[in-house]
Amino acid sequence: EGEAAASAPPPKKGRAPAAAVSPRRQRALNSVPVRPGPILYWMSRDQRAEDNWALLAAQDLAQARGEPLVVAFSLVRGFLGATQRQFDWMLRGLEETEADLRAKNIPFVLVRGPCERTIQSLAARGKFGAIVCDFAPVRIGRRWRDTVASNAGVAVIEVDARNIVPAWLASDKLEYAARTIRPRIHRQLGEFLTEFPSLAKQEDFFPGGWDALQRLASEASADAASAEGTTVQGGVGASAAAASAGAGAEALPCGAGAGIPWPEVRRSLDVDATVPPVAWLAPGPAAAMAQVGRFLARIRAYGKDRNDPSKGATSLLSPYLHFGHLSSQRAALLARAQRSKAPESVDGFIEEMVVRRELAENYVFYNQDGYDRIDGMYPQFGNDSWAQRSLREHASDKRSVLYTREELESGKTHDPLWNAAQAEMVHLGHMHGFNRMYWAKKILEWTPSPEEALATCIALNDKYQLDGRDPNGWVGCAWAVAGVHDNGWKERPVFGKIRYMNLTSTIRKFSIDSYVARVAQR
Ligand code: FO1
Repeated sequence: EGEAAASAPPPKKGRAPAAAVSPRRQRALNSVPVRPGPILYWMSRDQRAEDNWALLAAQDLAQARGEPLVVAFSLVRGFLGATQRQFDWMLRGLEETEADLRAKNIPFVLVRGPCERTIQSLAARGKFGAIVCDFAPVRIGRRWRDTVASNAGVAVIEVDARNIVPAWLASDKLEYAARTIRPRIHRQLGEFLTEFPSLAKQEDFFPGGWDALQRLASEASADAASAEGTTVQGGVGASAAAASAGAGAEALPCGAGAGIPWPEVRRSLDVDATVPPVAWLAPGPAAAMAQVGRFLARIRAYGKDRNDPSKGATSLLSPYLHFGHLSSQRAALLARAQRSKAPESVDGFIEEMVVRRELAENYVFYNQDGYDRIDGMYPQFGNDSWAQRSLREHASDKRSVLYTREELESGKTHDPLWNAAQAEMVHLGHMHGFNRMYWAKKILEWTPSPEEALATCIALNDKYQLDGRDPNGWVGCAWAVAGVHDNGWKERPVFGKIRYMNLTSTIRKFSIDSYVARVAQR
């Protein structure tokens, strides 16, 4: 891993580099030098134009070398089981991001197919000088980036635009708990929790303009489809280039000067439509900033009420953070500015949004093999931790009640709080943070084995939540079911030393009826 900018040869045309992005936030994923040619920002996780360190780094590089910048997003069919609910939300956000980029004269192209193929093909066909990508610790994200870095023959630079403290600097190893990563993060906030420069309006446009880009996007999608032996999903205005690229690749709604035909892209998706889009929370960077504003206006209540689902004191920012419609750094900067008004609440919010989320990133990044398997969750203890031993010892304990995945999914248990939490998730794509813990603990209690409990938690979470498929969600499940980042508690049946939660203590904290009513209102 190196400081990427250092390997770059001198610029083609002399223009003062803005160098807005710390080289410590960037790392080279291969040793290929940056060559003359346009710069490609491969947008994947951080789907916004402003407050995006990866995009800013790509713009820095382009400006320093006097080259144009292009942004590309690769739409991956059936990404990790995502349903219509999540794709719809994501595509509406991308539509806004395309317009934001266009206002800065920065072209956005949509390619379709597995990222490792589309991006590689786009980079080669467009003779790009470097690819800048954002950071993602999830296994498939690592595989995409590593494959592109190994095979594309072009410099690939990764920029952590998600975490305030870049994941590889927050810690160089798997951390044990919030208490071990917290001081490391706080120590580095002075360096990294800084104001963002705004994205500059671009002067140089990609050679050949929109038409050339449209052709490239079609060709790259067709290359990916032919490598897979499939036909690209699509159906808008057959492109000669795509047809000539072969393998039955058809018509690709990839966008050109007139923009991407988003409604057609949404219609052309081949996804699980049994989980419909939600209407109560609007996607996109503008809606994210509006939500930050609404939350900060009532931040005083956060410290006291955040664990009470009947109060609605939480931020509701998690879906925006998941799709990168919002930078946690922007939210932290705005919250910090209000600290004198409500110090406890602001500190509690920074703890949840920065320390806990960045701990989850650390967990997934440094435990690639085991983050979603109980027998792989504690590599630092040779996968023979107190939690794994305790769950094993209690594997054959009698469960007071057993539910199948289908019974759980349809919210038909004897527990009204659990059923309401499940309904909130199924219908709204959201679950209050406190109930997420209770919900997952009960799945451990009511299924035949911890392995099945974890699989059920992850499957339901990823299917219904707007913020599914995120390290934060997987680590939440691992915490509840297998004690990850927690301590051992008093031993009891089924749970062993894993922390237990029960309805009586929960009921005392808030009223189920008013929570159920809140869910029904939305
Ligand atoms: N990222 C992509 O680059 N392409 C996709 O098609 C895509 C779909 C998607 C659907 C649901 C979801 O929750 C996330 C999705 N993402 C997609 C973003 C994803 O979080 C990151 O790209 C990965 O973490 C890996 O980079």
